[in-house]
Amino acid sequence: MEKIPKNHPRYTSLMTREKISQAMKNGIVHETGLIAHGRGEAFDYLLGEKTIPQADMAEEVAAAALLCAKNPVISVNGNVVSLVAEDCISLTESISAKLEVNLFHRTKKRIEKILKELSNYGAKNVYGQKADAKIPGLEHDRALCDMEGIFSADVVLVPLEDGDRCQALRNMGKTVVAIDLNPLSRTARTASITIVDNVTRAISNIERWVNELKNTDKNELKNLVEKWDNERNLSEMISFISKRLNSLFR
Ligand code: PTJ
Repeated sequence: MEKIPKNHPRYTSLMTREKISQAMKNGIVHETGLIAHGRGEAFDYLLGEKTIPQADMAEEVAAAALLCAKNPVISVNGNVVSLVAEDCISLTESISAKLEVNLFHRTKKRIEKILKELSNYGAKNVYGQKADAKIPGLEHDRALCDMEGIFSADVVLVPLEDGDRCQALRNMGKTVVAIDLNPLSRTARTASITIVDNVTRAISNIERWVNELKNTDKNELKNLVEKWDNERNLSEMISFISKRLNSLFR
């Protein structure tokens, strides 16, 4: 690891880059994952690198959807495991969800490395290796999933998704919770609940909401999810960014 002084004004961001770059060298992150991370960083910069109230609202509704789910699954890829493996494992434990590895750039070697990494962090029974089912309508390897995992899930949490799998999962009738810092992406626009926040903050924020809502009446939680207007939240996100940019240079 490169030595980054703790008092560097961009310490957190540089350490996150270090983490992801190291994970690429270890074969967990795909090289294009670094480009995806850069795009995410740019949008996070526009948001002020913090969870804005609209994102926190989406995180609350995501927690409600996960608490109401019969078979919730958290789908992880290289970037997510390199940045927030522990947070994802902790969230699966607090909502009794399944964890499944699902990769765009799928190779046997990467799947094994990611499973090993998750197991080093204490994950048990991670799905994704069997790949005994296919999401209909997708040509690429993200279609490959486990029958007992993503294929039969009712609610799927997909941090760092690509838009066509998100649409294909919606076509299967699933509730899709996406985490994507880009509010303009196809993923953001096709998910049922889009969280425009950094995955490094979003997973633990969802878990905080899970703990806050776990004793709430199920009908009240269902009502929260049914009332959710994703398009409106996205448009408020975009308006937040544009107001922030205008105010910075007045
Ligand atoms: O590990 P694999 O093989 O599944 O490959 C994963 C990547 C990330 C390469 C693949 O899913 C990909 O190409 O993703 P995209 O289409 O570039 O989309 C990534 C989206 O995630 C972009 O819209 C980014 O803004 C967003 N993003 C990147 N980093 C973060 C993020 N969103 C939240 N938190 C982040 N840290």
